Amino acid sequence: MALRDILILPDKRLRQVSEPVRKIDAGIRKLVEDMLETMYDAPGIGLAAIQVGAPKRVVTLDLAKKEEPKSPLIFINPEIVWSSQEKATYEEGCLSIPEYYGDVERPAQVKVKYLDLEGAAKELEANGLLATCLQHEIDHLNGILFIDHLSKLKRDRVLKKFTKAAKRSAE
Ligand code: K1U
Ligand code: ZN
Repeated sequence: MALRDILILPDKRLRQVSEPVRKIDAGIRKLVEDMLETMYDAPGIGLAAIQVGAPKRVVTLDLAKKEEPKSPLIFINPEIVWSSQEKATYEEGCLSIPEYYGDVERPAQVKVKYLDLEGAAKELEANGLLATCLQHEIDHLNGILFIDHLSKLKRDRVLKKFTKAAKRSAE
């Protein structure tokens, strides 16, 4: 296993649309292992492959609390096949936008179809934080960041702050 660097706003790769996984081979299994290690190390409760620079439709999640055993979830080619009319608001964070949080309203329940690491087709109905995280990570696969769900004023402020920081660290 290896830690991979997490891309930080305004890295343009975060805006890429990720490619579906055609074959779950050794490269994909290694990517998943590295994503889990990187997610736990950050620490985070989710990670999309593009956040470590791999434009593949792969997501890892683990919503277990600190004192609970690890409970990793792996989603290959996840797709939302149903969303509720009911909405829920959560304060979201993103490992690619460190130390910035914002309230995002999304469908409260979703049904997601995906492949597991063995290539078996699965469906999961989610609510609460799991539904929010799945939507946040599937957004990443489509080049969408949670700040895109905020007002233009808030988004522009964050973008400006992170662009300045990136310029300073390149000097
Ligand atoms: O996609 C990411 O950048 C991961 C992100 C997932 C997420 C969090 C909250 C709402 C929606 C999606 C994070 O994991 S941010 C870090 C975080 O929330 C957290 C870290 C440690 C313990 C508990 C939460
Ligand atoms: Zn994120």
